[in-house]
Amino acid sequence: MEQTMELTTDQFIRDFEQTFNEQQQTLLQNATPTELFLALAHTIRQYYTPMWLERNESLSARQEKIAYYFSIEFLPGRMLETNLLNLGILDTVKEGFTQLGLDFTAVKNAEHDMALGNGGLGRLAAAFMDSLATTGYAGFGNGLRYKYGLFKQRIVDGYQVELPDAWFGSLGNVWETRKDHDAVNVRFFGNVYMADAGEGKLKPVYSNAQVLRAVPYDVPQLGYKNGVVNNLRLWDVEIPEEYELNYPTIADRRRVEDITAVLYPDDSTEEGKKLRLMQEYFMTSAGLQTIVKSYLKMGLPLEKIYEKVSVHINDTHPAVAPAEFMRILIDDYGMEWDAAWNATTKVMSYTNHTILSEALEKWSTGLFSFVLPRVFQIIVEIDNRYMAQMGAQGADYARVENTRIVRNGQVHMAHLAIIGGHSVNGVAQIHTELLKEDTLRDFYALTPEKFNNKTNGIVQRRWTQIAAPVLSQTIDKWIGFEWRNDIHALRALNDVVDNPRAQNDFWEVKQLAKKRLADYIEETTGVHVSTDAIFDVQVKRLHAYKRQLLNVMHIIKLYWDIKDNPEGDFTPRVFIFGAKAAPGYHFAKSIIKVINELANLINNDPEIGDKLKVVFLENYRVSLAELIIPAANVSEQISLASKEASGTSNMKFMMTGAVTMATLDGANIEIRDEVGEENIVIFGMTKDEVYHHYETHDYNARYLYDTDPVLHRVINTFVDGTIPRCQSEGSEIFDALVTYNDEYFLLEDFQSYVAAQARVSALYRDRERWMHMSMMNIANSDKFTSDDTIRQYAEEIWHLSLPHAGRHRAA
Ligand code: T68
Repeated sequence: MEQTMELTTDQFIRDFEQTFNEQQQTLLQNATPTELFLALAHTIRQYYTPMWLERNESLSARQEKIAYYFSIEFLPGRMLETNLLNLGILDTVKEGFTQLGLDFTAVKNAEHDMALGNGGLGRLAAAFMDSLATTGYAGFGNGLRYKYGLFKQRIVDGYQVELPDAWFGSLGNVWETRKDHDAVNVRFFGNVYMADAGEGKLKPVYSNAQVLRAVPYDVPQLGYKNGVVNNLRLWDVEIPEEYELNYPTIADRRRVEDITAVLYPDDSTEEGKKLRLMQEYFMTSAGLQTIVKSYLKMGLPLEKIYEKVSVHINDTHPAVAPAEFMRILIDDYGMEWDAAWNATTKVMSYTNHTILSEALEKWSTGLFSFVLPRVFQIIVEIDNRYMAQMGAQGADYARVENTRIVRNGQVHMAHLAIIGGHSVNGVAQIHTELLKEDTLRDFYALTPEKFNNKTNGIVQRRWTQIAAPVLSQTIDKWIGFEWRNDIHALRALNDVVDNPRAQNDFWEVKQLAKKRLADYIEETTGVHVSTDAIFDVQVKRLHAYKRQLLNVMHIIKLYWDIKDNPEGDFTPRVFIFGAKAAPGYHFAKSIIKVINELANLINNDPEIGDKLKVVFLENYRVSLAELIIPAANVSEQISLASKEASGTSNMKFMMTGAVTMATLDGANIEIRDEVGEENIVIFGMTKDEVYHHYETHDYNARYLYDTDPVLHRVINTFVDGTIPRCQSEGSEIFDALVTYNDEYFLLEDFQSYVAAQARVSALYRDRERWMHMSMMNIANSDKFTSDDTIRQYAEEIWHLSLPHAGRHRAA
């Protein structure tokens, strides 16, 4: 049921002016965008605060089951517009600003992205928060309040330079509320031994443990026009007053503050690894402790906690959860092992986000038992009982051995998450299949009932109504407003994909978005790009498996085509990149350097002119994605088949009318199924072909390099001086592709990619055909709403019921 705030423009203006006057002793007209932003955010807080209180009261009064989404990353980006949209007052506020003579866009741009995440995984967690509130489910987030989010990327001389992202700076995070009364203590290090607790029971006694205080900051999550406010709880670390004497110097305090200082500490050193493990345990322990406390307030028996609580483990980072939950139930509340284990496995569930087994976290038993001695004891016990139980069931010994938690001196976190829970899911169909048949095959053989798929989704509201307002109005014009509340109504667009007037409208919408991006490109890079060209975009983290380099190789091929035949008929293209490389990922950084130098070469060659441009936009982040994605004609989703678990930007591009250039990987496959073979451009090996190479070891990159003259020339371009100022990076790339046999099979996919790109050029020239494709993508993108994804999690994994979504206010 739709429920929006009732707010007239006049009322808003009065509220806003009052808040502004209380906060800033100046005239509205003299205020900076930041001052206006702060006043506006505080006005909005006043609007949602009563809803938030009411939501909490009604959830506890009704004793609703709550799911807690534990994630070491949340990447919401900016919150202002989403909050306004979800309250149903975005237009009212914009109108109010116009009447006040203020620039709304400048104010919205004054908000710093909340970037407590690296990429897809963190963004998905944030999307789920929005969708939980929007669908009305009681689903709360649990994470860390990092002082520094993902680094700010600057490009200097073509190189990536990382700067700290002090995102809440001196202004604080306007959306959060500190909840001192929910603070808890978390223990690290020291020695633990078991002492007699009477009645034949043992209790752990700690000596020399470090006790830290976890203080929660709550960030409200507003549902779309339904009056629901859920909670994202982010933990910060403090030194408990009674232990202050233990930290006499500033350096001592710093080491503690480090726990919530940065999103992803450098974990190439032992110190870094220790810090990362401490982060993971800190948020997990603090979250679980408060969950148990608030459950017990209902006066229900602890053994039945699974009836009211679900805990979701987002990737392995919070995977210590089952062991920590056991510790709390047994040590803190005196529960027996079997009852505690029964409750734990019913409470816990886990999502895997990658098949790369090197990315599944493992800790050395030495480090783990040093940092978390008591939890380690519990893990060993879980592991022993698992072995005994599987043995008793007559399970295959090799399988059990492969799946145990403590093995070869390492603690396998994914194994703990799987054994300690009742559900394991992948994030797209192909990914879940790969987990079953490869990465986690022994678990699948032992407990197939735990496995299920939940294809990722996106918050359609952010990518249409907020990022693409003109597109949204054009959709309204052709099919009415219903799609804004029910994305499945978007399918009505299927009826107009061949209507010439509709095609024309959607063409103009894209041109406007391209113009907006072209202006930004000119402003930030000085490069002029023509909106007549195809805007071909690859934006995502820089990683070898995502194959930005394949895109680069195609660009080099086009460069030589034009140089060889300057008068030739050529469909102009602008290639746009955005990508951050992990600070310690040398090869990825070399690719960034080469892209930038190639861009310099091409963009300054008068013979090339507008036929070809290459742009690298620095500091790719959610707010920049909102500018870039709606302006794309072509969406590059070219990972090696089997490697990209799902991808989510692919869905955003689709929904805003880009045509996908795709390998059969991740959710690309499901996009093809929705849009139809003719409306997507597929190329490259299938996952089975890739696996065939792995099995037969028959891949020979040098042979391809030696025998294919086009490839030969393209690859030589990295090392023959054509691209200036990147000799060492160029030879690094050459070696990866030829000397070290091309781990991600770029050479094998090259010809098929080039052919597919030629197809795109031809299709784009046929505007009717192109607009049919583009509109088919928008019209059939509804499957990828995270609202539906979260409904599946809620029903199939967490077993939540819908607490009268949105109606509790009226009740
Ligand atoms: C991504 N994973 C997947 N990981 O790569 C992507 N990893 O295919 C998928 O769509 C997305 O998850 C959502 O399911 C990541 O983003 C990380 O960011 C990450 C962070 C820390 C450690 C390991």
